[in-house]
Amino acid sequence: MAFPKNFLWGGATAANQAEGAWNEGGRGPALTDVTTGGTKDTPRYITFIDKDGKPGFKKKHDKLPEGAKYAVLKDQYYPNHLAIDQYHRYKEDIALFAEMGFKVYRMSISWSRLYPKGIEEVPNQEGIEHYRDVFKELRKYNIEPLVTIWHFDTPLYLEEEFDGWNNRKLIDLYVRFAETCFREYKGLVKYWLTFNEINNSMPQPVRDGSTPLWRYQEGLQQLHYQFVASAKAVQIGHRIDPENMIGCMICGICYYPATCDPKDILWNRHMWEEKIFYCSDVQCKGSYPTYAKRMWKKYNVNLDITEEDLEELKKGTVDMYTFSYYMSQNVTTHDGMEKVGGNMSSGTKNPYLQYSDWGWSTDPSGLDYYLEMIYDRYEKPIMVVENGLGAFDTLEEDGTVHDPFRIDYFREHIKAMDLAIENGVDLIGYTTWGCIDVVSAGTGEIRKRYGFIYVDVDDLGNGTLNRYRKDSFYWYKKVIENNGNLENL
Ligand code: BGP
Repeated sequence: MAFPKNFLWGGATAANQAEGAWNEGGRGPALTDVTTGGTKDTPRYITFIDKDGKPGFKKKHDKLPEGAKYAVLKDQYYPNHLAIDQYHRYKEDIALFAEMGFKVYRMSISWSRLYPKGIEEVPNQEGIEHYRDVFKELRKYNIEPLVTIWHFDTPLYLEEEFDGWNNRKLIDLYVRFAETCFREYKGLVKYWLTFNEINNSMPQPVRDGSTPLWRYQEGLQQLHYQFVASAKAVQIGHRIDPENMIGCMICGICYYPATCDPKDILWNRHMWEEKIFYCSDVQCKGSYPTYAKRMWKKYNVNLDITEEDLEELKKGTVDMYTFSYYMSQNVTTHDGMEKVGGNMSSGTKNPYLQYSDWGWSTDPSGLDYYLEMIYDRYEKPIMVVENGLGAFDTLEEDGTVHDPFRIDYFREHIKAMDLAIENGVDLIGYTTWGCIDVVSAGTGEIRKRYGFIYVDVDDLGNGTLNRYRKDSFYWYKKVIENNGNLENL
């Protein structure tokens, strides 16, 4: 058993998926608050009122029509408004995390709770105090907070009036928000992540031209502004408290070539470069990699990058690499293979793997592969900050929830981490995703459950919101007690 003595075991959530209280405590709306629920097969829609006052729906990547304003429509349900109401129930949730023996809890700060529109000079004091209380509560149980500064929730005002991250001005607005976090929570928080799954802004590379080129132009430009914002935040974070450990956060997919056709091998390498390494090479090494030029040419992009930006990138490299890991994906240049979806990604079906009810593959070996590959590239401490199985759960009449499939999933992934550590990877922590059930980011469902803790609420917000311990709760408690030794577990 290779886990170091001070290994950070815990779980993860995000503000917009857990807190609820979307219009309380002085909070302003975020894009997630005008996003409806969907399912595996139906998308979530973003709602608006068009210039003639008619309600409208758009998909995530569609443009907001000219003259339209984002709006909450009366006859629609918005799952993030209530989520699991953690804003009011955080003490109960933290007590349950403590009961499992958590050493760390990953959560995010809602930008619009601190800066309701994103443009204010002075933050909303009620928001500041809320998170201070949460961090103090965690500290009471010796749980280390791990804080994501941006987790998919740019204030809606900035989306509407500034066109979100397409606008360079977002850099300074984000930096102000990040600086407030570092200053206010100095001494309470040491571990920070600047942007959740930053690489999701990079559209999936396709061979058939089905993704319009403007999306690469926008995606890569947004990424550049986020890299600069992250680099500036890292420098400020270090200045405010040299103890701060600040990380990047990558949506980690382990890509495999579907065949041994050399074209597939090369396509697979490009997939790693474009989807996985592009962001972390900049954030860990401080400059754009060689293959960036190939990508910019291929996608015909013309980026606003200044000399000062490049200086900032150099000075603001991160202290650690963190990532989410759910699955691997097969990629190919061949047509006709069965297609599959996944966490912000797609590929072809891998006959050697099992797939979840939402069509995500389960591949623990891919986690070891990924960890060893990444450590070798950056040689920085690593944390797996999301991992888990989204599945249906049944609350029994006696308040129990039997989820052996989830335990099996975690057991195999913990074994993979054990192996990676044994092989030399400096893995310092593990926070499972949705340690308490939360609203799914992809589908907006709550029935896609990841938690050790069941929350009694359905996709339309019906339920008591009471919390129940699943079988996996007791199992993970033992894993932490044994520091990852899985003998007899
Ligand atoms: C990641 C996000 C999380 C989370 C998770 C599971 O992409 O960082 O916010 O939700 O994936 O995805 P989903 O909720 O779509 O099942």
